[in-house]
Parts: sequence; C-alpha cells; structure tokens
Amino acid sequence: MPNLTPSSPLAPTPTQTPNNEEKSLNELPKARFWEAMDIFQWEGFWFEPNLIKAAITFRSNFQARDDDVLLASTMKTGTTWLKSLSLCIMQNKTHQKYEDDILTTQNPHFHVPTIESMIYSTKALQVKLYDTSTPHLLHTHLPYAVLPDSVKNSNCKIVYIARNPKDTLISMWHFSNSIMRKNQDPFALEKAVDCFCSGVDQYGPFFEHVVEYWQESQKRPQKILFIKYEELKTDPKVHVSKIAEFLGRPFEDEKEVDEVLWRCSLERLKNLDVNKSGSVLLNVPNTSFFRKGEVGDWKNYLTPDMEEQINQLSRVKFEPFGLFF
Ligand code: PAP
Repeated sequence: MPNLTPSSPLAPTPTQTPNNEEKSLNELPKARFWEAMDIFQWEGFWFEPNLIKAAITFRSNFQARDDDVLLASTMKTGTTWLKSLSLCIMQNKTHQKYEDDILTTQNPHFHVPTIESMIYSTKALQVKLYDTSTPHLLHTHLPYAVLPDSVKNSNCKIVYIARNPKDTLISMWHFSNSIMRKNQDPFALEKAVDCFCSGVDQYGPFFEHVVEYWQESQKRPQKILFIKYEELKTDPKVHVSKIAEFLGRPFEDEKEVDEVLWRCSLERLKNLDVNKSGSVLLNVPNTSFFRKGEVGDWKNYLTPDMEEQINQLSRVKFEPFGLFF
C-alpha cells in the first residue's frame, strides 16, 4: 500500500459524519490518482476533496482589493521561484541586510501561501485571507474559471507562470514520488504519463489550465501577465523586469535586478537553512520544492513514445491558441 498518511495534503482527511457538502462531493466524478488516492472532478478539473472545499469557501468569501496580487500556476511550473521573486519585488527592499531578507526567515510558501492549501499549513500564517484592510500577495493553483468574481472583476493583478509540459510532468513525478511513495519504488513513469495526458491529475487537465490563463492574458494584458519558466531561465533580467513593471514596482537600476535574481536563485534558496529542513505544509518537506530547475530534464526520463504522446497533445491543445513551448 502507498505510504499515504491521512494528514497528507495529497490524501483525503477522514470525516466522521458526512454533511451536505461532503454528500455532494461524493456525487462528483471520482478517479483514483496514482493508484493511491481518490480525486474528484469539479468544474472540469481534478482535485483532492479538501481542496475543493477550500476552493468553494475562497470563491464565496474572498473580496479582492485593486492592489492585491494573485500569483497563479498549475503544479511544478515554477511557483516557488515566482513567489520568491514577487516577494522581493513587492517588498522593494532589496538593499536590506542579509539578515533582514525575508527569504531567509521562512520558506517562500509560508510568506506567499497557496490559498486552497492554507488548510495544510503547519505554522500560523501571517496572511489573513478575508481581511481586506491591507493588500495581499497570494498564490493559487486553481484554474481561472473558478477564481472569485471579485478577483476577475477588480483591478487586482494576476501573474501566471507556465512551464513546458514535459518538464512539468517530470518535476511532478519526482515530487509526488517523494511525498506519496517515500519508501517504495517510484510510480511507473508510463502510468504517470497516462495520468498527465488523460488530465486525471492533480489540478489537471494541465493543458486546459494553461490555456485558460493564456487566453485571459491575451484578452486582458493589463490584468494578467503570462510568463514562461523557460523564458525566465534563459533571459531572467528581461522577464523579472517585466514582472516588476507589471506589478507597478519597476526596478531602479540593473544592480537591483541582479540582486533580486541572486536572492531568488535556486542554488541560494536551496541552501538557506529555512529550506534545508522542516515543512510549512503538512508532510511536504521544504526541501521537496527545490530540485534541478533545468530546462529539458525530461530528456533524461521520457522515451520517444512518451515524448510523442505529449508533443501530440501540445500540438492539439496549445498550438491552435498560438502557445508554443
Ligand atoms: P509547487 O507547484 O509544488 O509549488 P514549483 O515551485 O512550481 O512547485 O515547481 C518546482 C520546480 O521549480 C522544481 O523543478 P525541477 O523538479 O524540474 O527541478 C524546482 O527545482 C524548481 N525551482 C524551485 N525553485 C526555483 C528557483 N528559485 N529557480 C528556478 N527553479 C526553481
């Protein structure tokens, strides 16, 4: 049996008496994810049940301010990096001393929580989701369609980070193996590819998630900035400056850009004490957010058939929208 504890963020929490919400959850289409846990299809996407409940609460209660910033992504596309960069940009305190650097005090997922995963926080978060007295910097993995109306209709800004599907899948495979199959062999890659391609995946289908935000960013470029992990890797100064300008906090000079990029570099974050141990999310070690961070690592894992399976989907799902990776 997979080593899933009931308190894992990737595992459903047992409930004693089903209430109406849980009964209606049970009416949703259900599938087995990685032969380990049940996920449910809600609003066209697949989630573990606790995340659906959290998303419903968020959608019904959140009041966005015009100066809020919402980061968005599907899983393993560069969220940790984007959270770190945005924290530095929004704080605009890059000249602070090393010991005052917010990234040295806690893992980025503590400072910029993923809204629907806040239920799994191991620490008392400083972010008060439903308090509108100050602006928020938040993140979500939720698809665009289920965001609260106030997020869509206010002037709050959204930055979405996307990554090429093959590296996303390989990153997800490593991450999920480390969380869900700690003392077991890795889940068969062929099966993981099938889950990914069929869309029956955490926050899947991947392609639809990306396309929704892409289309919205095309319609409303002032509202949604769509960035690609690969662009950030190959031309970091240009793209981090674009994020800063979009957020209304342009860098003053090149030194500042270099400083932010250095502070948020994978090598540096990986080696900070706060990220080398502990966990800010139940059963998710902070170390699991930092691996290789390379473009093209999929070549070390995918067979030509798997590659073609994913390329074929990209051609059908992305290219008609002018989206290429
Ligand atoms: P999440 O969805 O669980 O939040 P996310 O941060 O989106 O994870 O993705 C993790 C990937 O980003 C890892 O990629 P890899 O598995 O291919 O190595 C991780 O290494 C990479 N990553 C994390 N921090 C950074 C960073 N500062 N710069 C570049 N890549 C990073």
